[in-house]
Amino acid sequence: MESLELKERIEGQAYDSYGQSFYELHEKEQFVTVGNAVMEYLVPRWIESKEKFSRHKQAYYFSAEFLMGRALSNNLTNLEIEADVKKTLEEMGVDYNMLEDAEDDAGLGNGGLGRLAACLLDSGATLDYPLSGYGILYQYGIFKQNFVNGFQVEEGDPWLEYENPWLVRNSNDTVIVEFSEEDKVEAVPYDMPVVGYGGRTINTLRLWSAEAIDKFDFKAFDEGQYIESVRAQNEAETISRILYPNDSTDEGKKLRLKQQYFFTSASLQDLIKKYNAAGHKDFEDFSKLHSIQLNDTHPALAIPELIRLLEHEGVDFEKAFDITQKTMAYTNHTLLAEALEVWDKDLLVSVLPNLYPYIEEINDRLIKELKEWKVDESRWHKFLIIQNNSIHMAFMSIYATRAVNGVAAIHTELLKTEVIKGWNEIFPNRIVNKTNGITQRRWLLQSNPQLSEMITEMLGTKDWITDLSLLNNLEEKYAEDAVLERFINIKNEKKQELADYIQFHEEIDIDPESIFDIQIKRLHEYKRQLMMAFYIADLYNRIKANPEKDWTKRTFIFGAKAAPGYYIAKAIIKFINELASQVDTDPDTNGIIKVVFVENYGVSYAEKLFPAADVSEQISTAGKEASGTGNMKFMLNGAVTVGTMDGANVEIVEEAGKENNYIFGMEVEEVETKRADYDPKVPMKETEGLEAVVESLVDGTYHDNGTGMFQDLYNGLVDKDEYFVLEDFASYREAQDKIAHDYKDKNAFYKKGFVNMANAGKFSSDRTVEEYAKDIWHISKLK
Ligand code: 26Q
Repeated sequence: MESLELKERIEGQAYDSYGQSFYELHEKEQFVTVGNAVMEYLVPRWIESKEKFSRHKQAYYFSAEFLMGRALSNNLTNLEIEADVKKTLEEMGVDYNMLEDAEDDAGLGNGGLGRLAACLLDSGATLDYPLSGYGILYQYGIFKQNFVNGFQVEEGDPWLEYENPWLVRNSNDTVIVEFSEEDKVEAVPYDMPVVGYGGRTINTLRLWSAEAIDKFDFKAFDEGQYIESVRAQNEAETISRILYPNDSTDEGKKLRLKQQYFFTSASLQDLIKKYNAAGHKDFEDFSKLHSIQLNDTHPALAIPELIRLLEHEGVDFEKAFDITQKTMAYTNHTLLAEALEVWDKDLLVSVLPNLYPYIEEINDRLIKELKEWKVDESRWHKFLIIQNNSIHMAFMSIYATRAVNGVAAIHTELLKTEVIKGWNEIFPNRIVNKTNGITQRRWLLQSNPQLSEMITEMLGTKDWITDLSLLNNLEEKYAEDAVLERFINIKNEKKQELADYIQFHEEIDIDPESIFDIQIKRLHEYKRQLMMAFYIADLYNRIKANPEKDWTKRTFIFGAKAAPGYYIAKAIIKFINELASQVDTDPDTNGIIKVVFVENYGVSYAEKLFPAADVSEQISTAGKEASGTGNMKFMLNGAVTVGTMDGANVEIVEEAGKENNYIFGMEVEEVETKRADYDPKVPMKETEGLEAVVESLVDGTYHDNGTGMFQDLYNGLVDKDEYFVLEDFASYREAQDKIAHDYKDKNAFYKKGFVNMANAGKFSSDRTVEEYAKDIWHISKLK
């Protein structure tokens, strides 16, 4: 955009929106104004994009979560107008960074699954694929985390309280979602543009908001009616009010079920309406024009709902089942048994009386086939959708879709050989792998412009922005002294930037000379934040015992939200905060090690943390982490991984070499063997330093303010240690000690980081989307 034109646009927008001069607005208003100007610029292109795809097969990503983060910088970067806009704003005397910070994160997700959805959308648009998202416009995103006396305290995230320039309400496309005869709501779509890099393709994320029917023309004639109308409106709006902050255990709550039906029904009605409007006479072509990807089982009600809607259009059950199966595919994201969604049958019948019969019919069809396949009845419990008065969403999703995929090679393998082995025997080609990826536009180009610039110079092209495999050409470059030196300088600069950011947000000083060792992800026992904490506690004891030794300076950084009802996860947060204050207040150790638990970790914080990391913590119990995607963001930014052979770590070291990372711990088979005969007290007593650390939970070293939390943590470990924290501790300790040792030779250490960056090409979500497009969605690019 010409800078003059842009300045006029912005000034004009300020008057249109606020009737005021741009220069008199406060930051939030200035952000909205610039956002509106960007929207004005992109809307014509958005419409063009919609038109170019309208007669082609399209893919639809159905997801209860889209963890989009901020959009301003992303849209400017992808439209390639960032430099112009920054320059214009500078000429106008506006601080771009202030403006950028004024945008609230779109936190419509919990963690990996929601962020994956966002990365895939970015790649879809960048690669000119017709890929749209369908989800829920939650009024409250993932909660804001505060620490009070070291305890996590949750606060609501009313991210829409202020105007949002990226959302366009499309009342014309409103549909009605009927839970039952007496319980119906309006689903009103709000569309968010998904700008592909280069600005050729702008796709759509359509988010549904729940509203009462008749809210405007309802005339109340008396107090009773008036109160009732307000109550009804409130109840309708409750459906899209809040994101459930759980990312594993399924609670089976009625409202959650309503959310799932709400957005899947609305999305399918939307597709069918458009299909009919395009003049199709029957539904023969429906699956030739639509591919629907179910992001885990959260949108699995789309299966019976599509069958139901097709029957309403005059299609018989068998045909409707066939169309549905050809249209849908399902992604599994977990190996944890407790995370597989199961709904209570009576609850489902009471909330969705009209849908339930279709689930029953699907189940009956399955029973017929089980008989045909001669599956012995004693094994039916591995398949039946309806059993013991509950509905198994994963089984329905495997049975009634065309493809099922895991999200990393090891994960898919474990699905095929353990978790859903029986299904794999019946449908040997249905379960496939699609290793996750991340978008290099957000996770390198935007968040690490310094390293981006260096990569562009080394390659002599910026083509890596849309073809990350080009990084492979850099592998040998570290041999040039100037290259490694510049790489280290950039890392130092990013560490300094993070130190400033942490000083501002946490009021804690950290030393950029120290190793930045970072674990950022949701808080879970299987992710083993506690094991890292134990290492630190042990290291603290060792330094105390030997303060004069030549210790490597280290900063350990944590960022993690615990589900509000996950008691042990909250205990772990409290413990790490206690540890941090102990290390901090001890003059013997505070120049050597430092522990920081950053508050309210989310997408925007992540953008500061990944580029500054030296060490990436990926230390889950083998067989528990489906993939992980943070591991890829660290790698791309040149950190080494300390990790187990779990999830995508396996592929990361396959690409970058075990010798350039720090792999430790039991592998999947060893974990399974160990489980048969495990007494956690054995490693506790045998591992140097470990017993003292475990005992410190209860011997008065650390205080849990009388809650008993640390005693509960302790009991869980010594009685069971479900996730083998104590068993793996010795080898983790060894790996960590090796890192401290290796860091003394900076060049050797950072060479490893550089080689990791140079081998990160595989982990672009562009590669992931290409695989989905080719193997599952069968869609083509349109420039
Ligand atoms: C289910 C029922 C009721 C309420 C909430 C939920 C729920 C919500 C979110 C269950 C699970 C999630 C999120 C799961 C998740 O983020 N899984 C992660 O997905 C990533 C992307 O594939 C993987 O990289 C991670 O390994 C996996 O843990």
